[in-house]
Amino acid sequence: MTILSDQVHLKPDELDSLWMPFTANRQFKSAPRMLVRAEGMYYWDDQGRKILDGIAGMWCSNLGHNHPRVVEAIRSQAAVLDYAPPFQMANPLQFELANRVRSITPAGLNKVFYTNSGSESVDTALKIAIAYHRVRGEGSRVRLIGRERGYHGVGFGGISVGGIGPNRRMFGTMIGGVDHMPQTWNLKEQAYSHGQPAWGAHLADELERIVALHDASTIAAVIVEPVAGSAGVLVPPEGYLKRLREICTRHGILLIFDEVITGFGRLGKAFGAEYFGVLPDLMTLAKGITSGTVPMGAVVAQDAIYEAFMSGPPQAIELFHGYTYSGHPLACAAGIAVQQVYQEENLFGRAAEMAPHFEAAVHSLKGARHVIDCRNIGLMGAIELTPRDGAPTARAFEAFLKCYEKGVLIRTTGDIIALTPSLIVEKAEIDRLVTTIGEVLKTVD
Ligand code: PXG
Repeated sequence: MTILSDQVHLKPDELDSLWMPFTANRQFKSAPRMLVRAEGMYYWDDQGRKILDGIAGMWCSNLGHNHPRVVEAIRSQAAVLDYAPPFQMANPLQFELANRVRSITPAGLNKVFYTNSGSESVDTALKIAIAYHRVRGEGSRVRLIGRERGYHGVGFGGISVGGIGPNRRMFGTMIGGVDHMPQTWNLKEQAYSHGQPAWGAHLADELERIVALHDASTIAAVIVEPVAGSAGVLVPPEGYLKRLREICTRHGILLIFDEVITGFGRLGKAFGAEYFGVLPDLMTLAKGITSGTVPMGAVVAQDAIYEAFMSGPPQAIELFHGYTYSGHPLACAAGIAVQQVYQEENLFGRAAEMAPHFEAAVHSLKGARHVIDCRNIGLMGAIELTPRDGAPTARAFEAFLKCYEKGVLIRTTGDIIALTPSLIVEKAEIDRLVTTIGEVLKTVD
């Protein structure tokens, strides 16, 4: 078996040794879906089937797959510098990529700290927030506030501030001192919203209630996704994020935007912060930073946060945190090429231009069988189904399997279908995604 072959056929006992993440292992191993090649908007599986990728890999391949510029950048970098230690040493690509990222982040967000994933970015941002207050003499600010239905990866920090029940319930007490704001989606008030729902800004005021309960002097940071992705594209109500910002500012609490999904053009702007016109203190990034090609994440901090750490003796390490692979040369090379292509091909602008067509397509499923809501923003869309009686998630999962049979890759979370195509998607491909979902829903009980 060659790992480069299109015709990889594994026997059942060869599937045994892998424990797959967030996967129904037994179901998968009984009928594997094996992707072996990709290009642009398409995957190919080991049966030779060509599959339209409706979810940019997993919200990450913003450039589409196997962009030749990025392939070449990774290939040539591998032959020049395979690895360099990131502690007390550096490689020049780290600075070049940081400068490129900084050039598209909102005002003041200028300091880039590298990680290898969204989960690590979240844990890094939470640690920076707590440490920031401490170095400024406010060591009592240790509490962290997340939100119900928030997804912030799977580290202990991320699941603690995260608000997705199944991701938390098996894992003990997690970290202490965490509270959650209510989630913002409400079927009765917001169903079939186009873009931001008009109802719900007042839900931000729940943060005031939490501050009153614990006292601001104990709270380090609030973390939210500008648009909740994993929970099924929960678009923030108009004015909601601005209100969160105001409350955080009033109480000296840092606001962290988890932009792992919303970063790098997903909403038709570089970041959600820019799209919504709300400036966070820290941003967590991953996925689109390298368009998913080489694992990488980052935290971007306001200058003032970085400066607060630069106060001890100059030879002292300021932040006792980092990863063996922080700013890995291959990831940086990929990231630089990806950022160049985003810019040269104006892909964020292209996403913005494509968003109205995507919106109309997603909402064309209103009235389709089982559908109780369609919602969208930028190139993020969700179609929510009524759960099957006594078997939540089964209906959407069956739709996922049937779409795959028809050569279309979607993602489901609970009974919600998520669509989040690469920024290079064509109108005809968007149409095919929703047409296929509509046809499949007719055949799913
Ligand atoms: N924050 C956010 C907002 C995310 O969406 C992470 C952190 C964690 O990133 P890593 O790289 O550690 O996985 C994510 C990841 C889904 C899905 O089904 C979404 C993610 C991951 C897996 C599945 O919607 N987002």
